[in-house]
Formats: sequence, structure tokens, C-alpha cells
Amino acid sequence: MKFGSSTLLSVLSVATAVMAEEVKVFNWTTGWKDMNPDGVQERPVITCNGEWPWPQVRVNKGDRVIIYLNNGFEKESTSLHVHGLFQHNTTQMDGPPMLNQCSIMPGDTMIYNFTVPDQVGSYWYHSHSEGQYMDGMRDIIQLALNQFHKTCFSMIP
Ligand SMILES: *[C@@H]1O[C@H](CO)[C@@H](O)[C@H](O)[C@H]1NC(C)=O
Ligand SMILES: *[C@@H]1O[C@H](CO)[C@@H](O)[C@H](O)[C@H]1NC(C)=O
Ligand SMILES: *[C@@H]1O[C@H](CO)[C@@H](O)[C@H](O)[C@H]1NC(C)=O
Ligand SMILES: [Cu+2]
Repeated sequence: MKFGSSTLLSVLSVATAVMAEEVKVFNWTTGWKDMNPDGVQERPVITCNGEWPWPQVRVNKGDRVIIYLNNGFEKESTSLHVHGLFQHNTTQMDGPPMLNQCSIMPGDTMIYNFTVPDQVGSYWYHSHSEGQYMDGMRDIIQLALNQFHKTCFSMIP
């Protein structure tokens, strides 16, 4: 079989696009800790694996995102929502308890599992239970499409 150079180029670019999609795995356990995030006074804060702030997440279009969310609270249920992210065909991964899923009970784990859709920009993820995001269970998730967007995002401190 004979390949023209343009055929070869398009085969290569398809291969590159496919290779760029990754599986990004996160393993987060909730908890409480007295901290002083704003420098004014100590208060109970919701931590991720014992730390605050929560991780800043950067993923690309087509990536599969797997988040093990382990409820490390003693008495409260929890959940996780990515604000503004389309969950076409994966509405069970959208987060709101009693709407899209059951609450995650203390000691239980939910595996959030979805692919990054055709979206780009800065969003935030947060608990969708009680007032947990106000107590610190939130941070940034950035969706980047290509090298241009990655370069732009890399300029954000
Ligand atoms: C997540 O981390 C916890 C605590 O280190 C560990 O017990 C658990 O096995 C981890 N889960 C996965 C899926 O890696
Ligand atoms: C959702 O599922 C439908 C039916 O299988 C399919 O046609 C559509 O392409 C899917 N959409 C996405 C965004 O995966
Ligand atoms: C995530 O979902 C995909 C597609 O349904 C499935 O193949 C995979 O096993 C899931 N991964 C986990 C860790 O649940
Ligand atoms: Cu939201």
C-alpha cells in the first residue's frame, strides 16, 4: 500500500489527538480541621486529604476524569459537582444529591467518572451538600483544548 504525504500527515495528527487524551485519577478524602485561611481567625475548614486549599485541577478535552471521593466526615453526607461542565450521557456524575445521585454517607466512596466534553475555560468544582463549599470544599477546574489554551492557562498564577 502507498501513502501520500498528506495521508500520512492526517494519520499522524489523528494519532496525536488520540494519544493526547489521558485518564486523570484523583483520590480525595474529606475531613475537618481548624485552620485560618483568611488570616483573620481560626475556624473549622473542610480539607482534602488533610489539607486546604483543595487541588487545582487541569484537564484537557477528551480526558477521562476519575475522582474517588471518600467521605471522611463522621456525621455528614457529601457529594461533588463540577459547575458548568456538560454531563451529556453521564448525568449520574453531575453531583446534586437526591437529584442525580444518592448522598455519599460517612465512610463511603463514590467514583465520579466522566470525560471532558467539548468545552474550554475556567470552572469550579464544589460539594453540593449542605454549606460545605462555603466551608472550603471547592477549587478550580480548568478545561484546556490545545497547546494555545494550555499556554494561556500556564500564565494564570
Ligand atoms: C485513596 O487513598 C486512601 C488513603 O491513602 C487509600 O486508603 C485508598 O486505597 C486510595 N484509593 C484509591 C482508589 O487509590
Ligand atoms: C449520548 O448518547 C447518544 C445515544 O447513544 C449518542 O447519540 C450521543 O452522541 C451521546 N452524546 C455524547 C456527548 O456522548
Ligand atoms: C469509568 O467509566 C468507563 C466507561 O464506562 C469504564 O470503562 C471504567 O471502568 C470506569 N472506571 C472506573 C474506575 O469506574
Ligand atoms: Cu456549581
